[in-house]
Amino acid sequence: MAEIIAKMTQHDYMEREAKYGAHNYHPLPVVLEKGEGVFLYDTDGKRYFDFLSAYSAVNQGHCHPKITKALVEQAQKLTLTSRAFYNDVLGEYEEFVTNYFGYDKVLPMNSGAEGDETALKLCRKWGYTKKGIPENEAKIIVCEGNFHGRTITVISMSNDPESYGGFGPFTPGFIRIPYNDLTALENALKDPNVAGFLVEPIQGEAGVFVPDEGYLKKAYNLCKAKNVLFIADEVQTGIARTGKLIACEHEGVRPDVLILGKAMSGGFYPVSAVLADDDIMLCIKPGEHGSTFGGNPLACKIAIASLEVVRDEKLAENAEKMGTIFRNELTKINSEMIELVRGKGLLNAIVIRPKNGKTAWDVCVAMKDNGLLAKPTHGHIIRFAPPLIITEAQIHDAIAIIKKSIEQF
Ligand code: IF1
Repeated sequence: MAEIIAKMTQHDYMEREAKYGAHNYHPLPVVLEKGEGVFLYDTDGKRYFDFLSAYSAVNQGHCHPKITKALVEQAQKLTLTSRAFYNDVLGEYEEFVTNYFGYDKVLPMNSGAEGDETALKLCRKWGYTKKGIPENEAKIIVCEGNFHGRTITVISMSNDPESYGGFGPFTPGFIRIPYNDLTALENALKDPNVAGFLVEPIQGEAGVFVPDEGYLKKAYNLCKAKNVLFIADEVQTGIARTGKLIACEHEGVRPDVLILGKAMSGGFYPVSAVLADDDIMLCIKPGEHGSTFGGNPLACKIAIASLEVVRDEKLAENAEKMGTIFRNELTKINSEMIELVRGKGLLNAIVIRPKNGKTAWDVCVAMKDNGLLAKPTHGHIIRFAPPLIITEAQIHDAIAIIKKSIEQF
């Protein structure tokens, strides 16, 4: 008698994770098993619009065939040599990506946090060897409300208790100023030991906080006047998400150090990168920094394909166009729960005014039931970030779901 194995319910999947997995997340109660383009499918075959894109790592759409092809081909040849030896792919990637973003050199890493850590080390090294800051005295200016990752030095820059609470002691050498405040930056720059200013062009986790027009350009100029590196964390805002290849482009700012991650690989593989010109990048000498998987052949081929998709499918232009339509349609939803709508390109958010005890989480659960996945950040803000391949028709379908979900409260 063949044993009948009961199909696992979504609850079974969640229970199993709770039993064997660390409880470091509180996911929305949905179990996904397939992704294609802008859609995700749960274990019961229900289809959802993905309006998170894995926090903007799947800009190219789920399981993009061109990236899959690149992954499969390289995976059958050579996946990892370590940097102890050369290989035939790393140089091809380095040439491609430095030309693509317009910098002399790239330092390949894996996670976004490693990208930020690398940029911090590079900035300090430049401060000592090029700016003449006394050893161990380098300071880096950061912004309140920042999110740059989860490692101990990165959370040492954070003022969010959820990020740093209970993880001390912290790495010294950071000056924190209010975001979008040029006077505060000008004052902090009076310290001769400042080596760099690390900033997100739009603060994603803070709830898609878009700074005033001109803030980035003026901040850049203030840094240049004081021989301080302008370091842009474009891990979330980069790779066409805000309607330009990198968000700094909206203001014609070319960061001295550019940090990329997430959609560098279209969601296929952890790929991050730090880009800078020779006078900065060559401050790190052989043996002074690295990682086992950094720049491995598999990652490189995936990243080349992922960036080719962004260019060939004109995803920045589409993000700009679809984002404008999306925000216009959102503002038409007549609900007192929507306090405000903000964003750039396809990185948008609504600030939810709780109603009858219903919060952003309840709206996200309702949207899930209606076929759209998004997640609240900081309790009352819902971020909307679909893959950049989304069409106008799909935008309108998604708006209908958001409208229906909000109006039911
Ligand atoms: C989580 C959100 C959080 C980032 C920026 C570096 C990193 C991130 C601007 C680090 C990562 C992720 C991490 C993930 C949730 C998500 C996130 F803002 F995108 F929504 F947390 F704030 N710089 N952001 O946004 O990159 O090491 O993760 O590859 O930690 O819960 P990573």
